[in-house]
Amino acid sequence: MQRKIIHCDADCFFAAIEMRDNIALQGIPLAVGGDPSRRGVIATCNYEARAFGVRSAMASAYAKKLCPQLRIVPHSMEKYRIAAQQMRAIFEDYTHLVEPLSLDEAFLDVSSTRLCRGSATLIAEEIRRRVSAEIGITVSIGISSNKFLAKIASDWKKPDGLTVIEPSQVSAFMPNLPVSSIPGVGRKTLAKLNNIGIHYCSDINSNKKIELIQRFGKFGQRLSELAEGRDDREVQPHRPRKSISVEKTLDQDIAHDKSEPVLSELYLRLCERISGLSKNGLSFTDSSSKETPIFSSIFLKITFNDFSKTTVETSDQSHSLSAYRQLLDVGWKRYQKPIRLLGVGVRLSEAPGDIDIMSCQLDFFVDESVIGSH
Ligand code: TTP
Ligand code: MG
Repeated sequence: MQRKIIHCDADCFFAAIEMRDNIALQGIPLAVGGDPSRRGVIATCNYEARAFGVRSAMASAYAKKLCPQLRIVPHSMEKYRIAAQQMRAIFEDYTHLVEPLSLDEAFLDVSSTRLCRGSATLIAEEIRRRVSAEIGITVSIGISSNKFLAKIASDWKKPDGLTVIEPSQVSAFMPNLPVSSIPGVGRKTLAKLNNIGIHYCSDINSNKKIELIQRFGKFGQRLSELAEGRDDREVQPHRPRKSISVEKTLDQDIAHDKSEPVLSELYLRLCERISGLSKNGLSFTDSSSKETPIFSSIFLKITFNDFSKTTVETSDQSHSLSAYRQLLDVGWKRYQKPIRLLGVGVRLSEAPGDIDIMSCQLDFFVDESVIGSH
């Protein structure tokens, strides 16, 4: 049976909420983010600001250089959370197969929905009208026969767009798509693909498929499938959380031997987040030992003063401050420069309780994984 998958993504979500609530912020370049003088970072910006080249995750000070009249406001997370819940409630009116990807993004499988005469396009139009009327922001929607194509489609006419990719259009549409549009292809993977002559999906011919599988294994196989628009993944209503992490951009770059207080602070914040989430019903403990959290690994990331980044991960699950300290030493040795940002986190095992803690040994990864999910 042909599936009907919708991908819904709010337009400049945090900024849209701020504009909704303050008319003075409408029609001017606006960003939500941290203070430029305190080395803040842009979380997102409206489309007026994007015209100047301002982007998410950019240093606020740099964003101000690109667009001196940029207005930067602090985030109000509680409001975003409420809007995200309202959007979720609207989606649930059409199907229970809703898979949230982030606060403002979700997949819906409406294959079996009878509402709106079973038309995914009518459902999408209704969702767009309701989000605008009930929440006061716009969303862009993509519709297709699988998750990958639906997500590509939602990006097509952003902001405030609706795009359908029909099965009959896929073979004409996919070849011209740059491989950088494929989820999981980040900067490093893209460089590797470009190196072997792959820029567009059409470059992945049968010879290249073999090369991809040899070089990237399972991920290479998956890339070949996605490049042809094939994706069998189901919409999963309860997507398991993969990791919990906290990070901090420091007010000033610090030397490695001055990093202990920051590391301790981050470690405490991480412990608080884990215990906060477990109070909300997430279980992190092994059934045989109520005290032992079940993490598949712990990791630490560093951004250095020249913006080079590294992540160190170990399958040792002791999740102690000293374990993070060891990771920090390993990561720092790779570049040996002053530190700009530090982050610590745990990855959750897929099936809590299944892992054999005793058999896990210390296992440092070489560098930031190109295809790992963060
Ligand atoms: P996105 O959906 O990636 O971005 P967006 O909704 O702001 O813009 P678009 O119109 O392109 O969809 O992320 C949703 C929210 O998540 C965004 O409003 C702010 C937050 N966010 C960050 O805090 N940091 C980031 O680096 C990114 C990408 C998003
Ligand atoms: Mg969005």
